[in-house]
Amino acid sequence: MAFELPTLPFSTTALAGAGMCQETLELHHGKHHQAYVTALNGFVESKPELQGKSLEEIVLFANGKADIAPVFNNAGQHWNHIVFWKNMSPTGGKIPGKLEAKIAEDFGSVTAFKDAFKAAATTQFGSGWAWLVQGADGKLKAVKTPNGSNPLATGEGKVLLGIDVWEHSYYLDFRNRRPDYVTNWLDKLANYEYAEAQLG
Ligand code: MN3
Repeated sequence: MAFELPTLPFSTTALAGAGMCQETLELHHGKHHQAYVTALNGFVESKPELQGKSLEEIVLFANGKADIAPVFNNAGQHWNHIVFWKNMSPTGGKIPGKLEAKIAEDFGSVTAFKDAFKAAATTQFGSGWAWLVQGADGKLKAVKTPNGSNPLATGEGKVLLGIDVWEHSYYLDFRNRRPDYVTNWLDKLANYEYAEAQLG
């Protein structure tokens, strides 16, 4: 069965007041994410070794194989964006108690968590992602990955939150100011209830 573009969990105008305008969402979801899905489906159609595999299985299968790097890139980006849409909310920015306690335990404070996440997001050179993950040791940490990669591929842990720092994610709203986009995202857009629900 072909992979499909998921429906956004909010309207394309719902995040405008929180710093992500309708045009950003329409282009990012309807054009960029759709293009990854279309490309991935093309690869699956032409490569029997990919058929019958789940999205996660394709990401892991293609990981590190230079000859099918485009498969990894597009499957990774489909996986990453599925997470990204769930990671935002028109009423985001509020950290519920259980997650706040875990953040305080592992980072020292909410401020220290945000600083670590911002550092990961702003030092990712070029396109990529920053993530809040729970590692195999149970501890939360902020990590970054380039281009279409993700913690599923790197084995760095279970994803609680992921922010897209490709320029298409913020250029209309924040121009070249990636640090401002990341700060706003953490304070107003991040769906910490979703993140808390992923805690192991
Ligand atoms: Mn994107």
